[in-house]
Amino acid sequence: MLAFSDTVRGRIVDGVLAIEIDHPPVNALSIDVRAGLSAALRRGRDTPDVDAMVITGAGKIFIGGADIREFGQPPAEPILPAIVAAIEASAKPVVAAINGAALGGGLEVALAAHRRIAMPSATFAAPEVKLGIVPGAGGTQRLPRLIGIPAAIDLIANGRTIGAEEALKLDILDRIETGDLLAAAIGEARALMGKPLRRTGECQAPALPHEAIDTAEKKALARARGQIAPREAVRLVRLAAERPLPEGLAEERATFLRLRDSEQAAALRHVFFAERAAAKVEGLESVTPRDARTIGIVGLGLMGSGIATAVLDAGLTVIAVEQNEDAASKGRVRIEGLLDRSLQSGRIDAAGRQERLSRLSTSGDMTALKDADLIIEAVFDDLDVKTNLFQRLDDVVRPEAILATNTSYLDPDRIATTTARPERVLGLHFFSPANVMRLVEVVRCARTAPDVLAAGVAFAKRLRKLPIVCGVTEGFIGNRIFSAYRREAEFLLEDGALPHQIDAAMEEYGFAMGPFAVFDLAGLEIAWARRKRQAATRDPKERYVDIPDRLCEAGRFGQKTGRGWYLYQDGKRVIDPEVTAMIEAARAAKGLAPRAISAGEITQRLLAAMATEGTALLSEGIAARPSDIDLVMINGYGFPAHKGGPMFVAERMKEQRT
Ligand code: T1G
Repeated sequence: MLAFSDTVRGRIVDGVLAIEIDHPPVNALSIDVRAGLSAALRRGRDTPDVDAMVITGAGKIFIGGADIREFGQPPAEPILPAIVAAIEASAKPVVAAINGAALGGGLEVALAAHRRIAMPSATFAAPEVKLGIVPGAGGTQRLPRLIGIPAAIDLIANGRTIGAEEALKLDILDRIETGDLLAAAIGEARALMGKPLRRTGECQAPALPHEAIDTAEKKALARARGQIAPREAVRLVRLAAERPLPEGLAEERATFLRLRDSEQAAALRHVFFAERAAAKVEGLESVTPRDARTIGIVGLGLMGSGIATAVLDAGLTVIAVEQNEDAASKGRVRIEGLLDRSLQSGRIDAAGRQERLSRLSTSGDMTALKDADLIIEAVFDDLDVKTNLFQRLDDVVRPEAILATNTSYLDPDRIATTTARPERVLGLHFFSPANVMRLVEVVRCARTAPDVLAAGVAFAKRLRKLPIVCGVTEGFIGNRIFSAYRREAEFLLEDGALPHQIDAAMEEYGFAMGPFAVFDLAGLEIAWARRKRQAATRDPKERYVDIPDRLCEAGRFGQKTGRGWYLYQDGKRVIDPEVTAMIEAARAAKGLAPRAISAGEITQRLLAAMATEGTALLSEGIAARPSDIDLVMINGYGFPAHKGGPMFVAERMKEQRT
């Protein structure tokens, strides 16, 4: 055994130096790994007992990319581009034996090899744009030389992950090996000896076909909105067809270094580490989650059918219950409709649809839930309805089964305390459409047992969603902050801004939709009902904007009624002079003189309102850490990920001021 560094070792088999990277958890390309790889390549080059080389990873990952923890520091020698160049230039054949994920710099190492073989479970991605950067070790120049410009734009500018089959079709891979990967790679390396080697950097990337290139570019940029990295990625990939390799590489490196130090990259790195931090829940470190494989769902409206579809997508069994057989079969039709949409978009095939439906049973009889491990209620958001349901569930389900409520605003503790076993109750707050949205707020009630909470977290992860654990408060993390955002947006109306000006400012900032467009989409009546409920206890000294009440009184409930903060004509949103007049009248009634409000003031005030509410949630112990709040707003409310979330923004502004 040869040790090239603490994390890279090798052995010589049949004249082939098999180099193995062993740097758990993800074989990231840290300084030590780079030093080891560099030493190994030198050893392979300089000694006559080696005729060829193989590079592979220990464990389940080939190479997880650059070490993200080193990003805050200046690049240290040896740098990855030099290692990649040495692999490609090697006179002795180098084969990549891809035993798992080849991501970012890992993909770049593989691209430089003279042949690539992989296990069927291997995955490939250039995820750099998700970190606000572009590939920094030749990815934008070598990938298009191997697979063409349109496919390279698709992968690099979207950061899309693909499996081994697709990689083989695209020609990223030369072969999939189902047997002993390392033995096969050593055989391949020997077979290449003495033959002319195919060096990816020497291949030509034709600037064709124009139409496909333009389409790939348009598609990637449409998703990118305010993000810089995807735009730069497209520019660099196009360059691969226009410039010689060294020029392309130099331009790529300069862009990589510039973006690495950008504000967007800092924000996206924060999001990356925030997601890993959120997975660590205090008090659950050594708790085994209760089993949850058969999932009961009560209520098959929009939310329930969306949750059912997400559960079926995750390979679990669903027992769905409605008030009667007729409602149950309507619910089944709704789920079938959602699966049909997946079928049409190519996400699943006909067999996949059929297989999912084979795991679904629907019933109008609650006793069908006796076999469920976890029951999620998604019925009408009313306290009496929900408590009544939970009491009935108590008599039907197994004693260890978990009961989850998908309430948005009600107090789950009040629901829990009416049951026989409050320790098995928790909140699972999904976002609509539940089969698409990634966020799930996992609500820890006063008496939720640790293995029940852990089961909620594990279940959301199984659904490939992002669980954020939070405490009980009206609206949990997301809707509490959203309420503060709504309140400030309404203050802005009274102060002098109009809905479309506020929306434009927030869309310019990076939100997919401004607040008023969102209110119209969601419907104005739920917030109206809440305001009416709160009217009796509202402090008369508290600033209260009654414009939304006037809108609702006029029957303007948003998009579904064709009128809300905007007018909807043929599906298009237009400014309504009637609303402007209502706003002006409301200001006049309070004797408020409107002033011109800049886009900068609008974003600044709305962001500050979110951060202030977030700080309150932290001090009340509802949210565990600021980064959890950022994740909720990014994944549930359209906050632009490349800004890092409201708490991150507030922290950066504080740093800049001091
Ligand atoms: N660097 C440092 N730490 C990393 C890491 C990385 N690249 N990837 C993961 N970790 C840590 C993570 O913080 C966590 O730590 C643990 O590993 C397990 O991660 C030059 C510039 C590989 C698919 O973007 O997608 O290459 O919290 O919980 O679900 O062009 O991690 O336990 O302390 O996510 O099994 C490109 C990002 C870099 C890969 C594994 N690479 N990672 O998923 O485990 S840019 C990426 C992932 C680059 C070049 C450029 C996933 C994974 P802790 P995990 P997982």
